Amino acid sequence: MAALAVPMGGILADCSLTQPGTGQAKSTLDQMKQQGYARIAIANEPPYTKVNSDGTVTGAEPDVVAAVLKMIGIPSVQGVVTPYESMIPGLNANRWDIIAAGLFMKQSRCSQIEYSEPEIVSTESFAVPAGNPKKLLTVADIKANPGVKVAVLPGGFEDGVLKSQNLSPSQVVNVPDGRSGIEAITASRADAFFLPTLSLNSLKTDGIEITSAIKDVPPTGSGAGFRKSDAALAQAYDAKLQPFKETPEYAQILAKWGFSADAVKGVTRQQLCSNSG
Ligand code: 6CS
Repeated sequence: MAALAVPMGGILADCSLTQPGTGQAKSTLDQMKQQGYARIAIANEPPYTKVNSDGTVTGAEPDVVAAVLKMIGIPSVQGVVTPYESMIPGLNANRWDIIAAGLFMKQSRCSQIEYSEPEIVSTESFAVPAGNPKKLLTVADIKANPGVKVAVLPGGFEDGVLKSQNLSPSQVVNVPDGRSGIEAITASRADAFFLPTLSLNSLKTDGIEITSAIKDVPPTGSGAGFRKSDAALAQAYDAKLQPFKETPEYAQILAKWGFSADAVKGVTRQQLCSNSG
């Protein structure tokens, strides 16, 4: 699914925000139908989200979201690249209409936005120097070694896991993106980089090893994120998403990006929103 990425802060077409003749605010759904696209927040972290060199937006979550939005009358999406920690504040400030980034569900996020049912379920890993010299396989391994440093994206799901497991801040190295996380390992500024397994596989370079799925991290799952005030839109979206998840097209989108539709079966928003943090 190709769509256009708009640089953060980019100017999107300005459309009237009120119903003609009534002065009432247009619903987000009507606004998106009128302008012909939905503004989606993405991070450009393949395979969850990807901005191609020509500016088109793809990735597992944008492709699923775009397919479902078409079913409710919104023909395309425009991506706005933003850090994970800005996605919910930006949604609630109406800088975009939907979060379609693989923003994993957990209590604090589910209390602020209305998630669809899960679209992706995945795992977490560490990138480490080849040979994993410090034998870092779990968060507990990092916690047990106060001299070990772990790189994370500030405000990301992984950062929240470290905080919920009371890791000392002195062990945390904040990095702005995936490439910087890998560079922190190669420059020996961190002993591990904590990120989803498939994202690390996309970033892997010589001298770097990706661990198997970390066993002491809660299950990570994401869906489309809507404003709480757009609950009707979220319900209309879910009404199309749930049957779509049973189709070969959905399974093909996920498989194209390395995800498994089977991993999502039976997993609910309620379960994932019970993740602490
Ligand atoms: O939900 C999050 O915050 C995490 N999601 C992805 C797809 N990558 C890293 C980020 O921390």
